[in-house]
Amino acid sequence: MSLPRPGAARSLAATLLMAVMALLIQQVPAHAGPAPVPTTAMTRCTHDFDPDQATTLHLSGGRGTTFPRDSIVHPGDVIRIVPHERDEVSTSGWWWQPADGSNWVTPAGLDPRQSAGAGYPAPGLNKYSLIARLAGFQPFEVLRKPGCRMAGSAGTLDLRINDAQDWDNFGAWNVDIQLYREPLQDGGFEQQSTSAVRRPWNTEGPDTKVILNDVGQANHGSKSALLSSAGPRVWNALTQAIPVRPHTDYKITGFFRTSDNVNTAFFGVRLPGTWPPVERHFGPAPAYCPPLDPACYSQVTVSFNSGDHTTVTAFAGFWGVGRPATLQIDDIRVLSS
Ligand SMILES: [Ca+2]
Ligand SMILES: [Ca+2]
Repeated sequence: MSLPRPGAARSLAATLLMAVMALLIQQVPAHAGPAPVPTTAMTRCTHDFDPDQATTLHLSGGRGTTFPRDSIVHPGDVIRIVPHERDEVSTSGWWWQPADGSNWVTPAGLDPRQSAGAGYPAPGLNKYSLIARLAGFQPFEVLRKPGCRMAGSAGTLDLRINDAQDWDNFGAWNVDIQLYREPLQDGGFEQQSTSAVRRPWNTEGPDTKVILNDVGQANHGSKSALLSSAGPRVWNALTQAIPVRPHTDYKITGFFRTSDNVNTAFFGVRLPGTWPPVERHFGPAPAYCPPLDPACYSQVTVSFNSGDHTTVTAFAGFWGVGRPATLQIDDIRVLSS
């Protein structure tokens, strides 16, 4: 066997080196880190930034489990479900039987596909596939709908094998879960069902606070919050306690309009044990409106860092000015890095 020419050897070495480099690059896990600027839960998920919560669920026999265990998923939260695609479950096994391989399935389920019948957890979906139920969605096959999904209503994620009889299964599937929280709930007031201000919002101060259901009065949607003062120089506000990750950069933003005598409005967050709040003083708002724009709001944004805290309190309110005055609020959002 003849030795390769020196030039050929060099090019072989270079090719090998490049192959090794390519392999190394592929094996570097997707970069996780905080978003460079505070952004939405969906953007954080699609760019693989740090989640609020990450875990690996172990589905013994593919049997059902729920996530999260200690809380719920809220509307606007974004979740990504990533099964370990090579994990296998036996759908009718007994531990003393040598597995013959015919009844082992990955989270993709049967191949070729076979629709599950009545009596299965998700009739119509592939038999023995990993199925998910998440608030606001029909049950779905996880591997057919990968990516980031936003919860439409409150609840938990339920994961299980699409097997009518799962007690006789063995083996296990592992499933990685990443949860990106939408910290503030119902910032647009669209989930408020009556004119009274209800959860998740709280109120401060003695004066009238109502939810208006009027498209022409809202910044977006049909609802907005209206704080009215008859004149007394007292504080009135809406507040909401929101979960945060410690030492993380956030941004709270909202849309406001006031009667033109209000220069006493404040918007921001209170950090426990810290005074004054991280806030912006504003009013009247907006500074200018086109004459024929009835729903003209101005946006106010405040940046903050959560420090050591896991909860902060968002607030928007104003001090009475001695005469009748109003503050109207819509589309509060909290963005996270
Ligand atoms: Ca079974
Ligand atoms: Ca609204």
